Amino acid sequence: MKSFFTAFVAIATIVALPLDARPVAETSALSVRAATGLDKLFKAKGRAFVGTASDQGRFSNAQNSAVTLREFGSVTPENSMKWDATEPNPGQFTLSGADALVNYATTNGILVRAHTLVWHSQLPTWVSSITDKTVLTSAIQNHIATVAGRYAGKVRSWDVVNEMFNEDGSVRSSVFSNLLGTSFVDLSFAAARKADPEALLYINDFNLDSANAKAKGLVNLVNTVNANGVVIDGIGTQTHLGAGGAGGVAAAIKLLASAKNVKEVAITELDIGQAGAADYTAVVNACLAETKCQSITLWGVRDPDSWRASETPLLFDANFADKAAYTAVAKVLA
Ligand code: 9MR
Repeated sequence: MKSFFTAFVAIATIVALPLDARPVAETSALSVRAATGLDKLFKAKGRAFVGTASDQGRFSNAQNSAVTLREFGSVTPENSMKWDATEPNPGQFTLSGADALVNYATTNGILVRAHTLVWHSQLPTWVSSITDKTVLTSAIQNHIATVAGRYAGKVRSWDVVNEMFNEDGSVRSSVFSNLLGTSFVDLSFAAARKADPEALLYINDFNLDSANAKAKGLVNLVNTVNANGVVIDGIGTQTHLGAGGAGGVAAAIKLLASAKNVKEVAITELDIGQAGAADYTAVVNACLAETKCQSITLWGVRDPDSWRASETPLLFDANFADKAAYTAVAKVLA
């Protein structure tokens, strides 16, 4: 209703204007939006999907769900698949939130970009306090077998390892790296491949927003892990940007896409402080410029539901109405 109304108002305004004053590009973006949605526009360019972060508390809101299904072709669980949510105690799996997300996607015919299996944060203390290599190895393998195994065949991709790098490109200290070195990466990807052979397996991180030391460290690790074949299918760049921070994204995406045997890169958690139209345009163009950049996931639908709500970083306002950033993205994709 809202989108029809917006398009109607735009058309009515245009009809009333003299020909040379008609905002042609603006109009076509709005008309395209009314007819299709961002995901379909991106797919028409041969890419995989545009998605959003979600979870039961979001998609059970009718307005959120309407925008999600109109604009997006994938959902990523914002919190429900993290270790603290899925296995709060050893061997005790609590998967109702994750099940709800996957059922929502399946029922509505959209994809799941699953997030995340091995991460130092939102990690229950029973894992972070493990001191024995063998115990930790089993904990990782059992966690991945159970969680990724449950949704096998239902998710397009998994963030297997999340945020394992420091800003200087070195490996972050965590229970995983402290006990197992980088071998935790190999064993986590092996466990994920076994649990869900069809899913594309990703390594994901933040602040990979230029060809910086962190991005180079990540590429070096992928080159090593993938030296003899495809272990890591994809590299995710979260892309949580500040206003004016999009300048290095194209170079970063090119660098990530150059990693050995990597099939895809993805923008996985996009939000931009103040949601400037120029910033969003630059990010989408950076993805379009690299064929391996197959998906763009926004980290939420409307501003008040964002983890950075005070920065109003998303494409839709509190009333789920399009912002200028939305029109900018639609224009680039149209
Ligand atoms: O958006 C998520 C927020 O609701 C959680 O409170 C937070 C807890 O760490 O995690 C947020 O999502 C993060 C994502 O899982 C990994 N990259 C950074 C995201 C923003 O913090």
